[in-house]
Amino acid sequence: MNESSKIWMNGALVDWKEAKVHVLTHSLHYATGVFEGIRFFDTPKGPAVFRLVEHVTRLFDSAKIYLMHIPFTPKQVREGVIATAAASGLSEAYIRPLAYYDYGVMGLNPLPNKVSVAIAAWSWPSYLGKEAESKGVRCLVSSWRRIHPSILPPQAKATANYANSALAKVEAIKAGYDEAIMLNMDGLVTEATGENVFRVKDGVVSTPPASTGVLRGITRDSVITFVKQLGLQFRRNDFSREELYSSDEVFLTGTAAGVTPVREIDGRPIGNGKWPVTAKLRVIYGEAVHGEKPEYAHWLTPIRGGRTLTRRRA
Ligand code: PPE
Repeated sequence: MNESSKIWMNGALVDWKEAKVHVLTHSLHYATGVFEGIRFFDTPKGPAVFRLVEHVTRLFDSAKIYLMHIPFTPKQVREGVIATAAASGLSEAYIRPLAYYDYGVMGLNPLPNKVSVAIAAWSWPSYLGKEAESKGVRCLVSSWRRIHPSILPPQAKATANYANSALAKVEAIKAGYDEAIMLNMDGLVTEATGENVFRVKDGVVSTPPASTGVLRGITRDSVITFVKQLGLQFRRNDFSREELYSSDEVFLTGTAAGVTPVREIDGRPIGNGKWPVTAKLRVIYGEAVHGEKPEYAHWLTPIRGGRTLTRRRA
């Protein structure tokens, strides 16, 4: 990975190499952590974090679902994100806040343990491979079903969900694909291992509703806004595997992946290889995150003037 210089741990910036946990850290054993993926981008006014408030709100919502008490306020975490971004010295990077049950008491009940928060920032320009953005990715429909909300809540961005994602991802990679798309227990399309899924058919853009068991992606929300701005028809509706195959366009959205076209699913080429709607949405997304769209300026938080909490590391 592309190391940067500092990591925010419980209120203080520590050296990257010093940001360590004990091997008996509770969340390492039982996947009881919640996290976020955020990006900051270069803009004409300097580096700025995209949709910071929404990401930090989702982190606290994820924690609430798990009855996890984060010992910082959302404002402190937002300031931590800004301080970490500023300390990285980078103009664009990925930011990973993580709240986890720390070292203390083993066993299935996480609650006796202290909750720690870490925030790291590093350069992560090509999440799905260097050619993904221009050429599109090849996806496999996974034999692993997406976690059902009665098993693990997909709305919580919890580390546990990613065991399911990792199984599907490894299956896809071993089969020679770039990414996996998962169905739910009813056979409906849900999401990819770390991205939401959209399809375009006969000019209508659609994405599965949250009720299918998908994470309510913040990039998904941004893209829905762009679709409406373009005057395109949009529906939040269920679709099946075969409808995915017969789409004119399919694309993935996520903080790490951005807006990435899908060129093939299970050996079937998607559309005619042109994907004009995806291309337009990619342009608008690129402009919005880079501060080139005044109507979306409120989604950007400048990182200049980032300050660290005065609290000492616990
Ligand atoms: N679904 C899943 C399962 C998911 O993990 C993500 C983000 C999304 C949808 C899109 O959400 P949003 O980023 O708010 O648009 N995946 C994060 C983790 C990636 C990773 O490999 O780690 C991300 O993109 O940051």
